[in-house]
Amino acid sequence: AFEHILYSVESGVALLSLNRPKSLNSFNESMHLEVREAFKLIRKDKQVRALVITGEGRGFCAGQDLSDRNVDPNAESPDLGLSIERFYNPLIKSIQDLPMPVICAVNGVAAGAGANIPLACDLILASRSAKFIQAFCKIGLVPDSGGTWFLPRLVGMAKAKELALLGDSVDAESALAMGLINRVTEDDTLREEALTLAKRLAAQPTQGLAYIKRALNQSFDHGLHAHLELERDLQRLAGQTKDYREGVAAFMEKRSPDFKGK
Ligand code: T3D
Repeated sequence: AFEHILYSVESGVALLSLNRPKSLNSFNESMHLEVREAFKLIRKDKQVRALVITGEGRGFCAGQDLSDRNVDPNAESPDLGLSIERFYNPLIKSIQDLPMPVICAVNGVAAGAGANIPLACDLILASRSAKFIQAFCKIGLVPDSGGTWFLPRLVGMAKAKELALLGDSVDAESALAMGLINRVTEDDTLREEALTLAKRLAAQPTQGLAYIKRALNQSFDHGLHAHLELERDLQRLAGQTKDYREGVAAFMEKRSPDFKGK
């Protein structure tokens, strides 16, 4: 059983909820390790075809637990690079590399790494009262967890610089308007809407969706020619799935498809 997260699976959807509400679900090492453990379960469990990440309490995640950092002037500087290498970078890679859709349901304030973890997910829903804060600049740090990579791609360089250099709070409606997130929901329906969307995705051709995710995630790293080759390779693989056959057969027979995710 987990202490710092909640984890459950229902109707093909895994729900991972950060559960340190007293410190707005900020990350300590134990929570990182539990999240890592949950990702292992997700990858092993053949039932799971979509993931929802959210948080307990009034916040989504306030980034690193700052009470774990000794900033006494006489103490040696902590090696934050090590923390990024051991914990935050692997988490971002796990989300991006998970071969199924990941929905982030941002249920309240999302600050520091907590504002960037959602950006690594495939779809972002936020409750009306959610806020996104690139809090790093306020304590002399650099946006991590992919923030300086995702932000310019999502909102353009001008906005990215404004968000990262000023660290102002962005409300959910503004985040939607600038293309940072996908949808805004009422506070009390966020989780339900995220789970409904995840169940819909979990009933789709999961392997096909994994290839779509891979193609889009790699698109910024390639020129057009290289990317056309990747699309060719992925289409070759997609054409070998059972769900592709089922999709075409169902279309021709004018019935609903029954996808197995393989
Ligand atoms: O160190 C490394 O490994 C490097 C990696 C860094 C990654 C990062 O994420 S760095 C950025 C760290 N995060 C922040 O700088 C955000 C700090 N938090 C805030 O600015 C504010 O708490 C919020 C804007 C997120 C929310 O403000 P508000 O007014 O709604 O709530 P609050 O009263 O500030 O917080 C509520 C409680 O949560 C409070 O505790 P208390 O007084 O009730 O006992 C507060 O101390 C605690 N809390 C909030 N954020 C953190 C935290 N405790 C520890 N670490 C936090 N990050």
